[in-house]
Amino acid sequence: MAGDDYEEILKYYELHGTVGTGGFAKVKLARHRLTGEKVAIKIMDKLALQDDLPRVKLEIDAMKDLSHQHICRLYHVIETPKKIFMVLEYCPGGELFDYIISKDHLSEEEARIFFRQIVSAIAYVHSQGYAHRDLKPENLLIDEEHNLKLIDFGLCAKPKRGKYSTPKWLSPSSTLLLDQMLQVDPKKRITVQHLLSHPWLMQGFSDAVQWQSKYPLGHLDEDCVRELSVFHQQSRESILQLINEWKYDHMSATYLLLLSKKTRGKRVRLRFPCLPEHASTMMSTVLEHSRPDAQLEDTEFTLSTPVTRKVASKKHENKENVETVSALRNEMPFVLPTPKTPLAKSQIETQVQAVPLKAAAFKESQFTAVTPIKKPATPTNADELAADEILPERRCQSVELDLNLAHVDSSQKKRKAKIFGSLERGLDKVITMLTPSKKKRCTRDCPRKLKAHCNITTTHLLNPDELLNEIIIVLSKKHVEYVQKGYTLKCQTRSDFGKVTMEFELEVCQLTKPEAVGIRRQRLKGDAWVYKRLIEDILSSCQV
Ligand code: 3I7
Repeated sequence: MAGDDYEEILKYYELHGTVGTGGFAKVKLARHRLTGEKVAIKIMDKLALQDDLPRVKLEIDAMKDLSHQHICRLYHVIETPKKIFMVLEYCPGGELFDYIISKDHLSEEEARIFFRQIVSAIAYVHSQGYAHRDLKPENLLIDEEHNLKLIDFGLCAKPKRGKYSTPKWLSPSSTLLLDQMLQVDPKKRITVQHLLSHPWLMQGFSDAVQWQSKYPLGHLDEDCVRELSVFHQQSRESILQLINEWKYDHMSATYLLLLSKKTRGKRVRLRFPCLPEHASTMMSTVLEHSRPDAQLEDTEFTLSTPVTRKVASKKHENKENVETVSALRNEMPFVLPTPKTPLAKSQIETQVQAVPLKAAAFKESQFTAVTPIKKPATPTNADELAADEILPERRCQSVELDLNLAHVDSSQKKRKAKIFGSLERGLDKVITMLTPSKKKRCTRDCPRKLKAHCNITTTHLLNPDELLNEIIIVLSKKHVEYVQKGYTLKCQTRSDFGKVTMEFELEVCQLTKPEAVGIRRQRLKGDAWVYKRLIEDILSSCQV
């Protein structure tokens, strides 16, 4: 990072992982320091942009003029000598493109809901005198509420938009609609106005698509204005004046992010920024008394739960707690059993991995997996596994011991009880998930035969067991918890508070055409961007 260019953005935002890279741009997830809200930041290199710089300026101008429920909101623009930063609304569901791929194809009902949103956005864009001209599923993101948001304005594309074939599963009415929209001659093409009440979009709906903005520019929210005026100790009028300038500076960003918080039913509250330690402590004390409810959520962007990672703490809890939790984690190495593959038929097939199987080892350990042991697969029989199972009473003892840490002084006890309460809840979930079920035994002793599909990665490996072992080792290295059922690994990641942040499945399968061993993947829960990165990371680490 070139220090000077990032100085300004880092004042206001905490930068996290990269979720996309284009020619001269990259997009990073970030957190707005004052509101704690997640955002996406598009970072462009001015030097590399060269002739494309006017296009970026056009994109920024367009986005400043557009405020609509299905358009990714621009919050803040920062320009430095070398970079342009566009702070944008966060859409955890990722690209519509990936979503469609993950489902193979959408049902007409779901396609209709999405399509109504796209038509709504486009009608609004046109009403404002703009044309997007690069409409594609990669440029439609899915937000927290599973609604679409249009991105990437200012990219000029010459309409060719020509010949096409219609998938066989489409109904005649949707085929007709496509035909009306894909006319090359603009005079023959259906207008957006007609689309709003087209029969295909009206099936199951009584109203035409509502394209008018629910968030018109110009109206200011009183609660957000009040919070800003209290925070900055300035009159309501001067805050109104500053917001109304719409400079897309920190004031615009803070107002819009507060508004977004309010829309999602959260409290309209600002946090105090990071200050030198003594000042911060004073501020925290003031805050603790004035707003005991204002908290930082424990949702994070991070991919896994590394032992060394810091824990998101409540804003008025001091550093001490963060260190205590990290230290405890560091002191509690996780004993990992030898990866087992379903080689032997006699072997119990619902296996628990990345968990301590021995009670003695368990006493010392908590949630996260650490060092994987790369060993050849060892067949294990059901008796052996049963003998190694963790007895419920041992589990309770272990938790109790930890909860009653003798060295905790009384002022810390309350806070630690909260942390351990959360750890305990997390532990309960882990135990429930990881306790091998005696009833459900999978009888599968060979991988499923599947046809090649976009959710399946083909590998050069020939032996499915070898591949399964490889994946298990990588999962353990990346601190991903998993439960093995035959050739399927049910995986999950957690935040430091034990909250499950992501769930997905990996399955080693036998591909028929072409004949190969593959990995099927499916996201079940969690941020699509983080999932995409983690999967890419796992697959490349498996050297498939
Ligand atoms: N195909 C999209 C990749 C990710 O890109 C974005 C993600 C978010 C917001 C904006 C973009 C974007 O504009 N990307 C881009 C466009 C043109 C060239 C290069 C990059 C996003 C992520 N979460 N929430 C919003």
